[in-house]
Amino acid sequence: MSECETTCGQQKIIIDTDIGDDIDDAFALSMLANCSAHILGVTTVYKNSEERARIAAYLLGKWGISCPVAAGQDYPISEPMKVLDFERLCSDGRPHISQLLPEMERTDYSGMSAADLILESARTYPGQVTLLALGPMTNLAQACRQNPAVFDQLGEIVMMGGSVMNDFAEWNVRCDSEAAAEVFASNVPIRMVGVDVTFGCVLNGDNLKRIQRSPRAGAEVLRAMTQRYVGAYSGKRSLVMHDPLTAGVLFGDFVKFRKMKLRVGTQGCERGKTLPCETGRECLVAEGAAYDAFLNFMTDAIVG
Ligand SMILES: [Ca+2]
Repeated sequence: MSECETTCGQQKIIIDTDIGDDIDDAFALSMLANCSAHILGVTTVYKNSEERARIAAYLLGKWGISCPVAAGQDYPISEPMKVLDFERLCSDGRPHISQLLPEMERTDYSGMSAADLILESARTYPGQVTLLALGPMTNLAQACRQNPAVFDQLGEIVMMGGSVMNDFAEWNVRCDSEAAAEVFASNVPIRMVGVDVTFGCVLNGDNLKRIQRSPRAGAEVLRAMTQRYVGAYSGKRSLVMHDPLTAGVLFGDFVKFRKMKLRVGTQGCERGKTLPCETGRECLVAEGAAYDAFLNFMTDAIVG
């Protein structure tokens, strides 16, 4: 069967991810690899996008998915990279990515730039591409700067990030507030799944056991990455599925949205916050989620 015959009618998506720190990006990719979606490409972002691209390409390969994986921007648009105390540094000063397992180190990825991959997809399928933004939005802003008219041909941005129910600067927006502000200034419709909603989506119990017992090759990699993540935090961090829940909105009514006008704060104590504002841009903002139904869906997809 040709690629078109197998993918026509499926949602066309690009996944922009900071896979390799928190574990939820790896769960999102694993779920998406097993959903009815045409993955046009994966772009990686933040700190060491090459190592993240190797992780993504390796994991997708184990799930039997072949698509371009492009390394994108390492540095935020205007603020310095935040290097954390425990991070090991490369000779060029960028951190290594903690979930790069030895077997992933030589995995190839596309030589294309992340911005070009995003723009080429928007140009090829105008109005039809969903960009799933699962990390800081630097690659999106780069693509928007490179060609705003083509960027606006994206069908939708579904982003994990922001927060509206409390006064909090969520990580993805905080790490590159200028980039988020530029994306909010584009004309692409945005659905925002904020941390105030995703924080309640915790993988545990029977669903976690089912994934841990799965003999599938992709599940085995996911397990090894999860072990490293849990070990790095001495087992003190829950497996919060921020990114999978965000990706899940493409496959069911797991998340309830309402219209809101928002702006992204870039100055002083507003920096990194998504702030309700009458003159802001209209978004659909998550206000609640059916966590159990979603976690069952995700587990079924991964376990197969
Ligand atoms: Ca992420």
